[in-house]
Amino acid sequence: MTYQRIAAEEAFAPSEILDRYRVLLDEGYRDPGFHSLWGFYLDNPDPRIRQVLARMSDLGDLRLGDMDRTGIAKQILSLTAPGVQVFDAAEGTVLARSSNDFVADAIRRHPDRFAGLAAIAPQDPIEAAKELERGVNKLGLKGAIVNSHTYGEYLDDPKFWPIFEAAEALNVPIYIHPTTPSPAMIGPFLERGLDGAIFGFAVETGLHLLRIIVSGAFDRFPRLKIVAGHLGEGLPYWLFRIDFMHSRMVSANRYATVKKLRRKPSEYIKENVYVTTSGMAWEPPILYAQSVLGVDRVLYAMDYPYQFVPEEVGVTDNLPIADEDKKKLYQSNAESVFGL
Ligand code: 1DF
Ligand code: MN
Repeated sequence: MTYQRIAAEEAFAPSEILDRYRVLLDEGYRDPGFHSLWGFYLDNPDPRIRQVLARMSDLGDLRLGDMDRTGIAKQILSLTAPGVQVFDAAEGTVLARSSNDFVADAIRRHPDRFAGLAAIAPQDPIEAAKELERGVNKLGLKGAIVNSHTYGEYLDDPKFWPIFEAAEALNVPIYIHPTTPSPAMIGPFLERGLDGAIFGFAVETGLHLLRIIVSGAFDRFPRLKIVAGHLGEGLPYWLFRIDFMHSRMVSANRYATVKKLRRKPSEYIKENVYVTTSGMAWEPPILYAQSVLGVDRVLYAMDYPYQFVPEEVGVTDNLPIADEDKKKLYQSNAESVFGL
């Protein structure tokens, strides 16, 4: 059995955007999570961190060499967190366009090695929907990337639903990628250094996904596809309790905002959500995710360049699963979800 390894959550950043992040840091931008994340990465003298940043801005030989060394046939590229979601609506919209042009150019140069997702600025939902459309129809991008909250706002707010409408109409997924917890909840994470990829990202992004589910967005957009990294940001482990408590809350009429849905929350996770293995090179939870969500719903991702650990590919290569299922994990699921 042969398969191609397609990696679905691979980050890049045009230097133009990193330069703007530098200015936001200097200006004291209002989101503490942004300072924790980019205050660490930008201009860090540690050579290991400088390597991460060098790889981040490269869509050429450095990255292709790394892919060759780890046997990655194709990366699905996405603008790194927090994307353009920290800028005002007008600037975010302009920078999303230029970032998408930048990645589309690299894909044109290496069409067999790269695919990409469109960055969008949810700050202007109508323009974001238009940019997703342009990204897919004009640039050949395969979906959208949203780096979780946009200054404390989540996509379950109906004001953002033009984005869902566009994704559903275009039949492309939206990848909800982590960022640091929103300003209203980051405090206790920061105190113990837990706001980043160690745990805060998953709490933030799992919350985002669950908010979308209980909002009824999937009843309104039944063919909407959402992709989440890190094996579903914890949610697959919680399905039983979420279903049980959601139904109890609905029948008790406990919250005006918690409404009866057409299906159980877990059913949306099994039917509208796909998860990737980014950052989770560990056999037990990968097998668990495949067993509760189905082998068609788990996709491989590396999380390059943040978690570029070449040996980790061995974990997925050596999973005790059928060859056909390994091919689904590495290749066919990505081809079908992203329409590669
Ligand atoms: C980190 C990890 C940063 C991931 C990321 O984007 C990121 C990190 C700023 O380790 O600081 O995408 N990740 O997805 O796990
Ligand atoms: Mn990532």
